[in-house]
Amino acid sequence: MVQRKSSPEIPNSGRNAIDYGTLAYGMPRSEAPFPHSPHMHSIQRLQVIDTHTGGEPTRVIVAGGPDLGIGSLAERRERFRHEFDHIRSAVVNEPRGSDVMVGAMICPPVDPSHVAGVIFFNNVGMLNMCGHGTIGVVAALAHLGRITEGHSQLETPVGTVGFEYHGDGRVTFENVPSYRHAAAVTVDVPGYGPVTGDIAWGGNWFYLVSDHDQPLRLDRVEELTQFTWAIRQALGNAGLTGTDGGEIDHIELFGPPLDPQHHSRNFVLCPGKAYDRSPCGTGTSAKLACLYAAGKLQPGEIWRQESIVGSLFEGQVRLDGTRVIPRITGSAWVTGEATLLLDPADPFCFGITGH
Ligand code: PYC
Repeated sequence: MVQRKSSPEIPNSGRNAIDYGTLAYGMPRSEAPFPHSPHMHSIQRLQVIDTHTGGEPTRVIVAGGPDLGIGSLAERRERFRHEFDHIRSAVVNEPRGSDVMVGAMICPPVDPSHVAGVIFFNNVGMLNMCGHGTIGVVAALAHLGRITEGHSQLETPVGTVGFEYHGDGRVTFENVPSYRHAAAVTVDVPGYGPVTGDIAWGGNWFYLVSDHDQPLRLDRVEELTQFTWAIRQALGNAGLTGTDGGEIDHIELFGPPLDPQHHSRNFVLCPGKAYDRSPCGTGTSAKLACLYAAGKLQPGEIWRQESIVGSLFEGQVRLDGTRVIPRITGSAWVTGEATLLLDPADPFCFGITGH
């Protein structure tokens, strides 16, 4: 039997106070009444904070989310995947969200030296880690008054992510160890021909392509999406994976930056076919690991990664023995505080899916 543990309360304080009453993360599914609804008994309410990081949204569930019990974050993520996929879809998919939306469920950490645990998800399933989402979660925790400036850490399904909150939404996070798994892997992409790229782990699995003839411009997202989607399918058909068969579900193209002060511009295709508006925290981590492995980036050297919409992450690596630890800096803004109402009588209560 799954053991349940009571959830610590998130203090509401100062100018950022929100009257959430018994606000708690991971609190048991609430069936709170909604005064004007004829379906009072069955409406579920989830309290969320919306943020964006370099244009990429993160919806952070701070109360009313599914009760995932205790266990490691990886175990709780599996419980979320198998028992509460309808809640994932309700939170991020239309009509409440969109394909672009990434969700983050705040949970009590296993190790109390962490400020919180977090499970990331998107329009099609669970994510291992999310860099822009980490920056968004930190901004949301600061907004709630749960953290102040300084160092803290989050627990994720793939390990501890340390962060520094600089104030005003600016965050530096230290990602999980990242590495290049395979260099210069060529795959034949139907309609395009052979494409060569590196396979790397940055908290998710990436295929990184610099050698291509696609201009990386915002008015070309349709073409870029088609190209990267074709690459992803070709990798799958060729049986190419990360370590232990990890699916390569993020494809990243690199090109010259628009701003000469930056080092590179990217286009990142996410697992659910949306493109990342931010430079992608896990994708930038994978890039840094590849640059380091190729001898093109030294520890402490700054890499400025521009996204397809022109937003920026600054990255560098440090070494922990032989492990490469990416450090990424970016900013997030809080865009909303809301209570989502999940009324099972609504035919699209759990999102529009299947397209
Ligand atoms: O920033 O790591 C990231 C990310 C992954 C998917 C979307 N954003």
